[in-house]
Amino acid sequence: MAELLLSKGYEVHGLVRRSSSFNTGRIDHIRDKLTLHYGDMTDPFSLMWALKKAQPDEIYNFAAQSHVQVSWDTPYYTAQTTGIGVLNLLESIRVLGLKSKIYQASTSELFSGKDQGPLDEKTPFDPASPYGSAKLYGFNIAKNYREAFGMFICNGLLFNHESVRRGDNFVTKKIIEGGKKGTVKLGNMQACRDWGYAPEYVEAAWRMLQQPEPDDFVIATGETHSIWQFVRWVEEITGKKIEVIHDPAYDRPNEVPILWGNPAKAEQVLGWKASTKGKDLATKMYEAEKV
Ligand code: G4F
Repeated sequence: MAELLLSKGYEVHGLVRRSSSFNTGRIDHIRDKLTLHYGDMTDPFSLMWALKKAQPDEIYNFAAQSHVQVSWDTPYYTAQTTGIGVLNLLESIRVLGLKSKIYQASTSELFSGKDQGPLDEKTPFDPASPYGSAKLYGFNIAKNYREAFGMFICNGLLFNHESVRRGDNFVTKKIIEGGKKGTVKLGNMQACRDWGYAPEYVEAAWRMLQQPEPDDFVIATGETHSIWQFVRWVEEITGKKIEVIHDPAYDRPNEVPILWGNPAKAEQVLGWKASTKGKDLATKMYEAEKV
């Protein structure tokens, strides 16, 4: 997101959580072009100070405890960061009287996966994890503030979006690594996901804030594939078999069996369409890993 905004000539500010080990590896290459503020979604004062200093025209809130399985181990923390964090941000903006446009990173994890899909903006929400429940609060409070206070807030219902920067404990990244090592330990292989390419998805987020009116959008490729299929693609790319070991440690207490999005509204209103999907996505991730 920061790269996209810089390429469009924006002055970009970011929030950094304090950690005793450095945690800015993914932005080190653009570090000198950014203004960073220490802060935390659970600390409204820090948000207010950062907002007061930055006086932003647009705010993109991707901050969250974003790992679905980890949300079962840290449900309270997930609720505070991923859910109440949105309230902290919106209320801080209101207290300061800012007129910023706001993008709220919502998610396909609002859906239960009981309805096979394709899922769109009108599909009922029924989250299946503490992460999904926290994100549902974020979605609702954003809509409440939009409707009550006339704030320009868009919820982007993004389906899974991957790139070389995907965290090491998410399934696509694990399988790419498995392709290099020849072996990988995984949980549920039957689950299906609608995987797109993250750089294209941040473009969709930006386009939402350029619309005359705020609205909510599903962002997806319109295709769904199983975890097995992703393994097969990586095998085809490397030309080598991957030994897949089922490790129950990666099975979730509750699973969203399938996510399959319908991005028709985004195509119609935003003029946005995913172009990287399926094996092309796996190839991009694998090739980028080799650099
Ligand atoms: O890669 P995942 O961990 O992504 P998940 O749970 O779909 O969530 C991601 O996408 C959401 C949008 O839909 C975001 F909101 C969220 O923040 C995150 O970015 O798991 C994908 C699937 C699941 O069904 C999981 O059970 O892969 C299955 N899986 C099988 N083995 C595994 C593994 N997932 C992980 N992380 N690790 C495994 O070993």
